[in-house]
Amino acid sequence: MKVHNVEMVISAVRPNQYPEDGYPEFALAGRSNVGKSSFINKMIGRKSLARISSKPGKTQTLNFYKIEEQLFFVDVPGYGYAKVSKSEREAWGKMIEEYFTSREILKAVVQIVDLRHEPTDDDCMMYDFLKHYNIPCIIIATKADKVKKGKWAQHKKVVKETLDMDPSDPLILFSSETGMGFDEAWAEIEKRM
Ligand SMILES: Nc1nc2c(ncn2[C@@H]2O[C@H](COP(=O)(O)OP(=O)(O)OP(=O)(O)O)[C@@H](O)[C@H]2O)c(=O)[nH]1
Ligand SMILES: [Mg+2]
Repeated sequence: MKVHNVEMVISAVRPNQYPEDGYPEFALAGRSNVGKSSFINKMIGRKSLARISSKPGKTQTLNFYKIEEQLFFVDVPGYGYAKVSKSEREAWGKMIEEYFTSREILKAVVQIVDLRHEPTDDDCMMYDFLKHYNIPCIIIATKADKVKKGKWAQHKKVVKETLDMDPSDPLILFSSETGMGFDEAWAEIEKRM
């Protein structure tokens, strides 16, 4: 999809703040600092609409981006950031669980992992959570530009095996730097719209 129109509609923390447009929604999930906001920016062709930071914990709320009056990308705060308090972590868990498990127009969760490293325990927990609730998922292994081409297949295998991925779930190598995986990611999203 070629994106011309993007609007940041709302930063929500509660269900009564979610937009009511009824367009299909695609939410991001992933470790803090893994590249979720960068993924959105790349997909919509904007350098910095979704806020990016080298410091983890940048995204704190559910940020709804309306794309071409056709769909929403929902940027979600990352998990696994050590410097958050127990109460903040609980609030995060409640917000995510509420949204992921009750939102009917959520068509898929785009789970982002780092191609360079073996998925973390938190990554595995998130994936298991999505499978448990039968939430369709698209796995994106990003930062592929940081891995030598000759190692891509090996790293992909580690992601697949560590998450113990359902063979029917797509796993796409991606880079927000080079645009690798862009077409494939859009194809998976458009298929589910
Ligand atoms: N080399 C490279 N760097 C990337 C890529 N994607 C993201 N980054 C960098 O990783 C850092 C974190 O990116 P964000 O997009 O802010 O990460 P996030 O997952 O949204 O982080 P939180 O909002 O804190 O959960 C930034 O410094 C990005 O420039 C990529 O594909 N390749
Ligand atoms: Mg972010």
